[in-house]
Amino acid sequence: MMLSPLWRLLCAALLIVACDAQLGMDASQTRVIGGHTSAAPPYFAGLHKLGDTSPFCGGSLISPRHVLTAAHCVTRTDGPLAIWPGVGDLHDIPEEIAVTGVRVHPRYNARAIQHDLAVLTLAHDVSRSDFKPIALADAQLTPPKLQILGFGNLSRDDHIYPDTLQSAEIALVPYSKCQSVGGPYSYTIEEQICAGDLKHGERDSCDGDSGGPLIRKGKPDVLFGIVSWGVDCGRAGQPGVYTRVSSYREWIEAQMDIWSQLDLSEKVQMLFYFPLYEIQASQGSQPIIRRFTAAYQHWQESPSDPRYSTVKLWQQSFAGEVFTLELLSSGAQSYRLRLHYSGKVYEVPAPYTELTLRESKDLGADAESLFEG
Ligand code: 4AZ
Repeated sequence: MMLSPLWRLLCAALLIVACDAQLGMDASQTRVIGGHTSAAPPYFAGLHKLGDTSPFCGGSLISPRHVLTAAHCVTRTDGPLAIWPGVGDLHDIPEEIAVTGVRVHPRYNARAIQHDLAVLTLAHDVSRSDFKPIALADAQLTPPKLQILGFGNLSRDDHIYPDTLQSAEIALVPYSKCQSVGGPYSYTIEEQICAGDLKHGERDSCDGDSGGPLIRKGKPDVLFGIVSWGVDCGRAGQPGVYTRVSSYREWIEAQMDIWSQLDLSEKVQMLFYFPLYEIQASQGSQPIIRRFTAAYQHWQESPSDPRYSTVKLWQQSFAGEVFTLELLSSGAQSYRLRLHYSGKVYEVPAPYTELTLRESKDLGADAESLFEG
């Protein structure tokens, strides 16, 4: 809530408590950054070091298994990480979930603080019954009114951290205006969003809020940004800078793909002797599989999907989980691999397959010897 000019004058002479009362807030809950205690949405994640009792960054659950946060939150911290899904009160923290995978955006620039985002994979799905991940904004268009959420510093001059999740409404600062602030702001790029209270600096994100969500409140809430940086906190003329989520949708979604979860693809590699390359085929117009790397002996014939003829089917179990790999043919020289795992079917994309079919004459003597046996 914005203070009127009259209230700003009065506040200079009155006790801060009275000003807080005008803002409808309790003095113990608010400071100059201007937030207020907020019910924690189920997608809010507190990022902390495994076993710690307070978060050092925020994040957003974008699937039951993935958290979107800032790259600088995970590149400057060592030791195992964990999240608290839907945490709103540090006296009543939910069960932590360990982070098992960290994917930092390949263009993350730590000096200019650009492309400041990372996708974290969790050890297991968030199982809360009311859990709903937040939707990623898909348009460049940013609404004028946004909201931030976090357990970050409440004070612009001190280090005061809340026990309850804070939220504040902030305004979009147009890109050109943000660049014209000068200093480091001249380096802001279109993949960033500037937001805050340019005139008065009354509401802003601060240290500890990094990685957390910048949202449009609604039904449902939509994730527009990730808290990234700013010059100080809560100062007039110095907005906060956020990573623009819509600019990275494709990359973010690719990180949630099962094949980019290293632990699984490693497991599959082990089971199926990946890389599965160099399939030798052809007999007239009828392609046939003659050799399939080291796994050749284990293939079985088994037709299934009507759109394809299943050329081969191979099943393995590992640590109680059953993996079934299918090699499908949809016509001459056209093959694809699918993995059946945990009740779901996944298309196996390149580069995990490296599946190439070759005429036998294309294979040199060296390659031939590779596939003997
Ligand atoms: C920080 O240090 C930080 N006022 C985050 C946001 C802002 C400033 C600093 C924006 O993590």
